[in-house]
This record gives sequence, structure tokens and C-alpha cells, in this order.
Amino acid sequence: MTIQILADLSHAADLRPSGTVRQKLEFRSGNEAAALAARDIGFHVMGYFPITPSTEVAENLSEMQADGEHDIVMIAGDGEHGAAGICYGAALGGGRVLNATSAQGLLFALEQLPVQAGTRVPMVLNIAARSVSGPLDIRGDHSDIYYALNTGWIMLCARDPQAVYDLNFAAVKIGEHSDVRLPVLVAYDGFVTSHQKRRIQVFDDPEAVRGFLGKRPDFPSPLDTEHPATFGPYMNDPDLINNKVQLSQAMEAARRVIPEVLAELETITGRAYPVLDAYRMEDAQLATVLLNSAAETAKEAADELRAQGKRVGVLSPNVLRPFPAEEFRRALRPVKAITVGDRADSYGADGGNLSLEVRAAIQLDPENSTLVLSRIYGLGGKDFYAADGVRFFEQADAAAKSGRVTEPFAYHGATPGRLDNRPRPGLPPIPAAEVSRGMAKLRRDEATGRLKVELEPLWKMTSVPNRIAPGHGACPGCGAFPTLHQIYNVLEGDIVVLFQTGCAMVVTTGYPSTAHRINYIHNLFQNGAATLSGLVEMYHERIRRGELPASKDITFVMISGDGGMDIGMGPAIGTANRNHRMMILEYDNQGYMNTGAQLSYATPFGHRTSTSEVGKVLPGKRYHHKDTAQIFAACHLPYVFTASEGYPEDLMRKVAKAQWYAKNEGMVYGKILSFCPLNWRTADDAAQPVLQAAIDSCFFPLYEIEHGHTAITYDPDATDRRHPVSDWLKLMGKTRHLLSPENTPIVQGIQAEIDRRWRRLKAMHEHPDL
Ligand SMILES: Cc1ncc(C[n+]2csc(CCOP(=O)(O)OP(=O)(O)O)c2C)c(N)n1
Ligand code: SF4
Repeated sequence: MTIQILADLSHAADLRPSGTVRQKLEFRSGNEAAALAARDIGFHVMGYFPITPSTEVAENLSEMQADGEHDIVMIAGDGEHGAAGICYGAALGGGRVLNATSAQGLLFALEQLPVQAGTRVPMVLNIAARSVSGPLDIRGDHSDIYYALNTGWIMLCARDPQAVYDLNFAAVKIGEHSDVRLPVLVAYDGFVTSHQKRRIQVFDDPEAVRGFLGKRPDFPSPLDTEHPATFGPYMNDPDLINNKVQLSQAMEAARRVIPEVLAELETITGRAYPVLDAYRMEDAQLATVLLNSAAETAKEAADELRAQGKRVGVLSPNVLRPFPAEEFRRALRPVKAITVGDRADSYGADGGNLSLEVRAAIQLDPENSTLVLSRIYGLGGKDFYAADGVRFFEQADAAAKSGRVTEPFAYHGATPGRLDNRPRPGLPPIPAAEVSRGMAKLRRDEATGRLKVELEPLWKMTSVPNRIAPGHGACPGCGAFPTLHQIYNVLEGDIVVLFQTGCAMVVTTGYPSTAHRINYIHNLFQNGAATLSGLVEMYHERIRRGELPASKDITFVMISGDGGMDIGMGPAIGTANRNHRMMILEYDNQGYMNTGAQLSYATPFGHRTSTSEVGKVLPGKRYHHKDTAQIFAACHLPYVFTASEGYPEDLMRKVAKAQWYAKNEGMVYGKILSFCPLNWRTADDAAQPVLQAAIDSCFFPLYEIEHGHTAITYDPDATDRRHPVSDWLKLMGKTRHLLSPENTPIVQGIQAEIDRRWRRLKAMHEHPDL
């Protein structure tokens, strides 16, 4: 990876000799700075869920934790909503609490944010700001943090990694102040700040940290059993409005407390964070107003124009909530015109939130006649260069000279479309007839009531054209695609697929291309099952109403990673309970691979992932893998199965059955063990022995449950191929640490759990009522 080093403009003037504390120089990104701050603050609990670009905060903390560098309890939520709930509960418990997220993660957690503020429970949430879907774009803008503006959280803006580090300390202290008692969000720019490394100074003096933060004050807590209290009562009129008055007063108190805390921080670090950062504003007649990293770029533009004798400056809030309205009024009184740039639109409001709030602030000042231009820029990570800053100043200048704003609101940097600019077509869509080759024949076994499948020989399968075009960007050896090909080989007729977010989705649909030669949908990471169930019902209803031909014969298939079945478990269980005619096929590669191999609940005990790191004191994941197939079995679906890409005939037989059940009876769930050489740390071509060992050790038993009857489809005991789990663990880099003698008890524990689950499965296989 190349690391881009940018000149650190923001603190060049602020690196004064520090007051009283020892500090040391580090070369860190914003995410690393947030993790270092968390370690130094010593939070009690972190609840989190991975999402780019904020994931590294948890990953860095996991690495440090594995080496015993901190003892923050790190809890991986089942999604961001769950993570936010974990944080709320933990914060109610009276300790210091941390979370970090981005984009969809913030939106998924959003519901929890007003509760946290409304019940006045402090914690710290880092946001590496990123564009929200849809369509999906993982790069930075401010469309996520703008959703948090009305939640009652204090919002600090960190323009560079140093500010991320410093403002995390400030966040703890501000939020816990007895007059404030509010949660605090620290927002920094995705990738620009979260990933680019800069020189930063960090505390080298734990005493100074402790002295600055003090002990967390005691607020009412359900853990204080001497003083029983009700947390979160049902409110009556006028209680709620009075509660909100108190919240508003707390925000007002924060206006006073924030500068005090930042001044105190400055005395010990030597770094100043004014509520409103004003650059070369002393005699400015023109200004631009921007948030975070773009403001730093605009400062370069201001320098350039100043050198030409232009009186220009840059304003940029370090605090967004409470909004520094008075500071803006004062700063802008002598300014003739400004361009306010928003990295997110408030659609239909003729400006993004920052520009609307600046306008509202100065409107209250009778002495202010500043002309305001609103510009939306930098969406989806579009770069903002000094030349863009110059353009903003020029536009403000034109308004100042003419005395009027001809274009109050516009997008900056968008390119007009060209009708003749069509993407190069990939392979043409594939008609059902071309791929329906009768590779599987089904009949009902009268004795058992089960479906029997007769497959054409495997070599014949190669003649089936592929519903996925070649040219996707998966890693060499990735198991997701052999899995998909095997599935598609036997599926007949028209198929509509929905992919939840994950590797298989990301590598097949980079706009404007697609590898899918059939109808494909992507909605959100977690909501695929609900979405597809809606489509299924519309399909049947439109046939019933005669709007679609009754001869139509579509099979609906959802593809998800194991991670998608964590965060999407709720919608999937709902779909299963409603028994829609569709199937959910999970390729289980034992982690959140698309975002950098974080632990999923399917990750087995002891396995190394980027959030279950292995180090001097921790040996990988600390709880057993989720048995998703059994969870769906408990929903009493017509058909549930497990399979592996390493057993193609078994997998294809089961998929053929799945199609029949999904078309005729209701929902099917299938879990398919799928190879990930990159994150299992194996050779690219090691799929066969590694998957075989997982199956032969009974870690991943192959079975099906048809109308409630369990049948093991491959029994390593019966064929005398049963191996201890250590034979599997030794084949992968992610588990090699488990083979060292001190980890023998862990391997014994894993073996015991595998044996227990296998005995249970065998009992179910043998008994028709289990
Ligand atoms: C609400 C939300 N939270 C988090 C993410 C980030 N995210 C996208 S894909 C992914 C992991 C997918 O893991 P899995 O389903 O196992 O598929 P894989 O990447 O392993 O193929 C994560 C964490 C997101 N897109 N949306
Ligand atoms: S990270 Fe793993 S699952 Fe993702 S594309 Fe690479 S090999 Fe496949």
C-alpha cells in the first residue's frame, strides 16, 4: 500500500512547546489516532460493527488488545443497530464507552442516537464520514454525519489525524461535564483523514491523561441497586417537551463548556482548537466556509490569492453541534461574500446543512449583509483541490463585485452526461432457455417422502453457459465463484438474484459494468431477505391480477455471505417465518472478507481475524461459531441444507431440491462452506484439502433437513475418514497459532464442541422426530 504524505498545514502554527505534558511523535492515520486515543483514555467498553472506512479503529484496538496493550472490552455487534444498543447499555452501566462507524453504519444505528441523547447518557462515537447509499459508494463525503445533526449529540469535527486524537479526549470530558451529560460524536473525513498518515503528537504521560479526564462522574445507573430508578419511561404531555427543553439547555451549556475544555486541553498539549477555525480572516472581504479536510485545502487556495493581494480567508467549524452561530456572526460581519461548500445536499432546500445554518445565523444579525453562495461539492469522495477553493473564492468575488448572487445554489464538479457515452456492453443477457439444460432430474421417493435427484455427470455441466460473465475482480482461488457456478449449473429457468453486500457483490458490479447476465438486485447489506420477499409477493400478486403472464416461472435466489446473515438475521428470520417462496443461499467464508476479514459470528473459536487478533495475551476469537443452519431449521422451513464447494455433486443435488421447494412450498435456506485463500491464509489452490479437512473433522457436517427430517449426506465416521479438528487447523495460516502447546486446551475445547454438535446431528439423523 502506498501512503500519501501531505503537508500538515493545520497544526504548523499550533505545534508550540507543550505546556506540562510529555508527548511523543508518531506517524499515524486518523483511524489509528482514534484507536490510540481510545487506548490512552482506557474506555471500559467498545461496541462496534465493521464498516469501511472506520473499521480500522476496531482492528487497531483488536491488535493492541491481543498484545495486552489495553483492556477495553470489545464487543462485535450483530450490526450497527446492535452495536449502538450495546454501547447504550454499557454507558448506562456507568463506564466510558466508545463506538466507531461510517455511512450506512451510522444510518443503521441512527435510531439509537436520540435515545442516548434524550436520556443524557454520555459516550464517544467516532465517524469516518462516508457517502450513504444508494447507489453504493464507499468514499468520503458528509452525507452520513448530516443525518446526525438533529440527534442531540455534540458534534466535533476533526480535520486531520492530530485532531482526531485530541478531540477524542475533549469528547470524553465535554460529554461527562455535569452541566452537559451528552454523548459526543467526533467526525473526520473518510479516507482523506481516516487513512492518510500524518505526524501526530500523542501523550507519553498517563498521569497527564488521568489528570485531564479525571474519573467518570457517577450518573444514575441501573447498576446502582441502592437507588432504584426507571430508565426510559413512557412520557406524557408535557413531559416530553420539558425533556427536550433540558436537552436544549444541555446543548447551550455545552457552548460554554466546550471552549473551556478545549482551552484546558491546549494548556497541556499546546494545540488550539477554536470552536470556529478562522484562517487569514483578520481583514478578509471574501471567505469560503468548509468542513474538515477540504477547509485545509481551501487554506492553500487562500494563501495563493493572498499572495496576489486578495483579502480572502477560510472559516471552518471545529464544533458543529452546538452550531457556532455567534462565532459565524462575528467573523462574517465585515465580509462581503462567502461561498459555503457542503459535502452533502439537503435535497430541495437549496443548500446543504452547513450553508443553511450559516445563512440562518447571519440572518439574525442586523449588521450583517454578507452575500451567501451555496455549493455542493466532493460527493462520493470526489477530490477537492486548491483550484476548487480558488473557484469558490472567485464566485464569492463576482457576487461581491456585482452586489448580488446570480446563482445562489449549485453543484460544483458534476459533469453533464453525454447521450452518446454508453458503457461498452459486456456479454449479452442470457435467456433462460440457454441455461436450462436439465442437469438435474427430481422425483419423490414414495417411501420417505423425500425428493431424489439424479444429476448429469459433472463433465456435462461445463456445457452450461454461465449466468455470471468472466472478468470479475475476486482474488485468485476465491471460493465464492465456484460456488455460484455450481448453483447456476442446476438452476432452471428464469432466475432473479439478490446479493447482499459482500465480496461476491462488490467484485461483480463495478458501475457501469456488471458480470450478471440475469436480473440482479442489491439493496443494503442487511435487508436482502425482506427486499426479495417483497418482490416475490409482488410477482405472485401481479400474476394473480393478470398483469404478468401465468406462464412466467421465476425462481428467486438471495446470495449472502455469512456476515450478511449476522446483520441480516432479523429480516431473514422474518422472511423464513412468513415462508415466502424463495431461497437464501449463504456462502460461508467465516468472516467479513469484503471489509478486510473481521470476525463474523460464523468465525470459529480461536480463528484469527482482523478483529479477533492473535497476540501475546489473546489467541483469536473467543466464542464458538454460529450454527445458522440449525437456526433456520428451527423456523421449520420445508428445506434446509449445508454443502460445500468442495463437494460439487452434493451441493448441486441440494440446490436442485432447493429450487423445487422454493417454487412449490416456501423458503429454503442453504449454508455453503466457501474457500477464502486470502483471509484463511492459505495457498490459492488449497481449497480442496482445506475444505475436505473441515468436513472430515465434522466441523462442517454436510446434511439436509427436509420437512423436518434430518439426513446426514456425508458421514466421515461411516467411511472411516473422521479426523481430529487439529488436522484442519494446521492447514490454515489463520489457525496455525492454535497448534502451539499452550493453546492445546483451546483446541480440546473446539474439538469438544464439534463432537457435541455432531452427536446431536447424528441423533437427529437417526430419529425421525428429532
Ligand atoms: C449497515 C452496514 N454495515 C456495514 C457495512 C459494511 N460491510 C459491507 S460488506 C461487509 C462484510 C460482508 O461480509 P460477508 O457477508 O461475510 O460477505 P464477504 O465479504 O465475506 O463475502 C461489511 C461489514 C455495510 N455495507 N452496511
Ligand atoms: S477476500 Fe476472500 S471471499 Fe473475498 S474475493 Fe478474496 S478470496 Fe474471495
